[in-house]
Amino acid sequence: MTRVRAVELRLVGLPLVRPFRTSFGTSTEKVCILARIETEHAEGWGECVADLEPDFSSEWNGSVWAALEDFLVPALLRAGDVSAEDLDRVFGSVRGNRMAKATLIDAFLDAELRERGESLASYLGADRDRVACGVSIGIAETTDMLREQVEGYLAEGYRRIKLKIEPGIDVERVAAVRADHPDIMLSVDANAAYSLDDVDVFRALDAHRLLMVEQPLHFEDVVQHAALQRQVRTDLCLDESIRSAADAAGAIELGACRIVNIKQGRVGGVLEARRVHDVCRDAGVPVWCGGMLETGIGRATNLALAAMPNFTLPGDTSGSARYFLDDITEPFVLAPDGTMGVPQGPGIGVTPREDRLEACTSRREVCGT
Ligand code: NPG
Repeated sequence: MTRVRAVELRLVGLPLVRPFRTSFGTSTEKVCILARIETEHAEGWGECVADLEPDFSSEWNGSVWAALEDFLVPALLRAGDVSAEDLDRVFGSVRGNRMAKATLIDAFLDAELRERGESLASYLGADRDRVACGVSIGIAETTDMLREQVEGYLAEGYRRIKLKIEPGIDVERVAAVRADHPDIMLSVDANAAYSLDDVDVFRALDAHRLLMVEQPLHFEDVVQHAALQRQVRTDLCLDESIRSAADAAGAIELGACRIVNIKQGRVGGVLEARRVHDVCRDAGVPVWCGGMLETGIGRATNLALAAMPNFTLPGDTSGSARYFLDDITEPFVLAPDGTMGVPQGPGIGVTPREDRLEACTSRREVCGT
């Protein structure tokens, strides 16, 4: 148990090495909120997965900053001696706002673990010190440009290729990549861009032996996903629709997916992510670690999670160079065999480099003493 003395919030921005286009928009810059929590004996870091606009989820940097400043940080500063497991209760009067809560829960847990010298991976029960990595490729301008990117990432060692798709830019692209690489682990992610009227697209994708089709339908739906899963052979995976362990249990029960993407920030932090992992494990549903273009802070957190036993599929845990010329932490490097080391130091095992942090910060606020 420890008391939070102060919380420092920063808005940081880093240019992406190449624009990232999905069915909901194009990003050229990673802009996110970082929290640094100071407790009695340690400090800890958390990265928020929200983005510039409420496009992937209803939360965005503006709403997260407000939720933190107006409600969550004051609640934490008032809470007295607490442990990370108490924070759901501390934040209990605030509904939703999971990405905002995750930022503080992860930062507090990081501080708690640093204080006792335990790594996040060990705390979560990780059973590996390296994890297999995949890469997510944005919608390319042309099929040939996509094929070239796939070639490049495979040469770097990535173990699974995920293609972003949208209506009209789907089957032909998948067919081209599959023809080039008959045996790779290949998946697609629609980010909720289709409807049940598009079932023929998914039937056509069945021919290409995809590892999964991720979030084809509405971002809050499970019932229609269950209907789609009954009509296609390929495993469906849910991302946006899963906001909690309860959501995962319901989706599995309904037959809406056979695989779950766990993004700790989307579900309210690593503690809820562990509960999602456990629900899926108990139901025999494999999970993998999603990514949201995180800087080294969020990446370290994701790698620890991805080392848990039921994370049996390669995650969107790519090397820092896939996103940034110069990360804010020491860069994470993909080994030629397509794996990455899980940080073993106390907490998340990394901290921002002071000069990079200052250079990337556009807004800063300290709450508490
Ligand atoms: O490698 O971090 C990564 C990107 C993986 O495709 C990826 N993320 O829909 O899963 C997604 C997508 C995303 C990125 C969503 C940023 C929202 C923001």
